[in-house]
Amino acid sequence: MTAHEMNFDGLVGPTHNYGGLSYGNVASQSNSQTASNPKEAARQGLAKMKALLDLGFQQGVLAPQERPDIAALRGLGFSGSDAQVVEKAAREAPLLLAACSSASSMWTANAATVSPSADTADGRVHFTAANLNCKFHRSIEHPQTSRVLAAMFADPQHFAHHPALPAASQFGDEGAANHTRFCRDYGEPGVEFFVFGRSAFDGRYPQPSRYPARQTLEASQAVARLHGLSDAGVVYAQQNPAVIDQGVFHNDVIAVGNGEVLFHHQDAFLDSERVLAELHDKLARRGGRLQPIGVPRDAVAVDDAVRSYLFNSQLLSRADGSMLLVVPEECRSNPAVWRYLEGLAASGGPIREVKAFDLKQSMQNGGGPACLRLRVALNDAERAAVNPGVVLTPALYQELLAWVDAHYRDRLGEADLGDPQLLLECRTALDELTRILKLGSVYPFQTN
Ligand code: SUG
Repeated sequence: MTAHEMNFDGLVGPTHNYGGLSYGNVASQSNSQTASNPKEAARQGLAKMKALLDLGFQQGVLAPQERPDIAALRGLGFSGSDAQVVEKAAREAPLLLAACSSASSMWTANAATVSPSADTADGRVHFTAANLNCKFHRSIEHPQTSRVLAAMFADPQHFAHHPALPAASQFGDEGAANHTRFCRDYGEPGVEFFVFGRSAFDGRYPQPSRYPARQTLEASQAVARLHGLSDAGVVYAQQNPAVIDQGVFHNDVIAVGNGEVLFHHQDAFLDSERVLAELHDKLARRGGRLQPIGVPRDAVAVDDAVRSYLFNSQLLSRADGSMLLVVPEECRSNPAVWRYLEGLAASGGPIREVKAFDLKQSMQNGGGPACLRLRVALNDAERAAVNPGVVLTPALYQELLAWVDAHYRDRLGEADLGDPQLLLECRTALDELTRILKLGSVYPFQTN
């Protein structure tokens, strides 16, 4: 059966702001407390989705979460009416309110790890919601993520959903941002590549010394077991701790893969040669031929890769078999990176074209094109079982633009987070969105 990759982009939520919440993520730290523009952020995300739809790619939408998260604030001891909860948190613990107001679910590469049915023991598409437990503001995402994914991929005949792994640092799991799948064709068994930052139980693996390693080997192994992947179809690799210390907080900040191509920085992995050899061998046994494109540090320094987000790109297969690389505008303004990309597209290799998108609002929190999308490879029967309400069409795009324009603010600073009106605006917007996307009642405020 033929299969395609579908990208589900996170719709940026109405509380998008710069909270400085992610230690180890250089952009998040350096833009802390600057004012954000949620309307522009959502429009930039939608523009990318629409452009890829117009180019013939299959595109879906993942709904944002209710923020501020009143239940999380109540769990931390703030009480009274919902408005009083917000006001008390703003007064007594503004940093907690900022964490509970983050629109971070927009980075759907961290929503879950997804294994296509061709790889799994029971022949279903498997989803494991990521616990994101390295950062409090992200650790509160997974219950809502699970509800939304279940409403999008509802048919149990085709889709299996696993709850997030145990909420302990030993099982830190950041979802698809540390997971790549290689294959000859999306519908054939492939090789799933899990990149971890540290081992929680085995002291032989080195650790970064400055910034946290968010993904553990044990979490990656648990996901592979839950999904029923075979040893022949899995490769584990450790991320180079030195690059984590330079701001590479997820593997998708230093590498991206698609089909038979692995586009990566020379310093991305520990023991790179062994990793590439294992990937090559396992993919060869699946009938594929690994095509690594290693970017030498002499051409692009790790620091330039982190600033430009060169590797946080989308590598997309076109109908003619060639690939398109979708990068952030920041790549164009970095001379070394742009020079490299121009050479790459002209080199006669698999990547024939590079397209840059303005995603500055998200980029300032460390979220590029790859962070904003969750990839799901689907065969025709599975594709037909996806909730049609979340599939982007030109009409849905227009409807979502009008929805953003009607409900979003164009400026949000720290003080605005304490305005109880913002919660009402968010709920009104999301209530309407569930009707637009035909999700049913997925938010706690709709069911209480
Ligand atoms: O987890 N930033 C996110 C960015 C996630 C990017 N995702 C991938 N690389 N796949 C993070 O660090 C910053 C929020 C703030 O500071 O307001 C934030 O959560």
